[in-house]
Amino acid sequence: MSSSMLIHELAAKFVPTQILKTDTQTKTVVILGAIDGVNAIASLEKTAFAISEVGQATLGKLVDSILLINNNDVYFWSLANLIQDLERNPGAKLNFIYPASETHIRKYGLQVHHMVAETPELYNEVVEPFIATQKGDRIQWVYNILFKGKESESFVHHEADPTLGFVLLPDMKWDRNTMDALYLITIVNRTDIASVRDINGSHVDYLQEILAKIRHVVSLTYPVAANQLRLFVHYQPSYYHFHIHVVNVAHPGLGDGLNVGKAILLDDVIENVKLVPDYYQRRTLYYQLGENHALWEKVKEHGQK
Ligand code: M7G
Repeated sequence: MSSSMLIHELAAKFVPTQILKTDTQTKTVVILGAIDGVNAIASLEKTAFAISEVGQATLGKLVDSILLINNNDVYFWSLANLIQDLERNPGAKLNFIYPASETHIRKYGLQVHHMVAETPELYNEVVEPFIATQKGDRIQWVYNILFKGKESESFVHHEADPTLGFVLLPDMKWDRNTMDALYLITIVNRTDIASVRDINGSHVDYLQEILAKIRHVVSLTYPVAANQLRLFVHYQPSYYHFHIHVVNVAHPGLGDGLNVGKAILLDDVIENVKLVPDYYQRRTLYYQLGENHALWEKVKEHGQK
């Protein structure tokens, strides 16, 4: 069955059981449900306005009914129904995770966050052993992209060299239409860097070349200048295979992914290891961690407050 037919089938069979999260700012809802009795997660995100349409169309082409709420002096406020079409101006982005693991369900659920101070000792004793348990099925999607041709029709750039190469492609968060929300992901071919903790002075040239290539290719491919890209890594990332987030600086933010306490500019990483080659092996790293994250209990047991 084609992937397109499959997603229709998933949508038809999805039986909702619980709202995991709603966000009025990002206009998203994440719903836990079941498909054929197996856990699945559906997330819906309302899309942004297509600026070209809004600038040219008369209001009659944008909305098809209006309900006045009230008015006062020169002020009128109302509700309206948007006219949308799937090709040029879709109303929402719909994602599924199926089958959804317990880790997925915990990741997408509402949760309390804490700031963690991760000393090198905490990293060595707790975090590194945890990372070692996260490399199998959890990153199958990464290996599918790198080694099995999955999503290859969408690659923006691909270099095959096993050590220096990488793939640059649209992130699954992006609707591929809204340029202000441009969101790409770069996944490196090498498998020996799990996170920023593994970066050291020997990686400076390697990272600088990747950054230069990303900036060049993205600015040729999309109407976004090289200096309008925010290039960063997450610590802690959800997936422990080195990848770089490539996001339009105009992106208003999505969940906590752009927050201080999670995102680290790759230019800062490079500068730090240029000055101190073992910077990321020696220093305490501060970051936010949700209580649902499997690492939180382990970090707490180690005495973290
Ligand atoms: P992260 O920092 O490990 O996790 O980034 P988080 O941002 O989800 O906390 C992983 C990035 O990869 C995220 O931006 C995801 O949206 C993106 N991503 C995850 N998956 C499973 C896929 C996928 O299958 N395809 C693509 N293109 N992007 C994905």
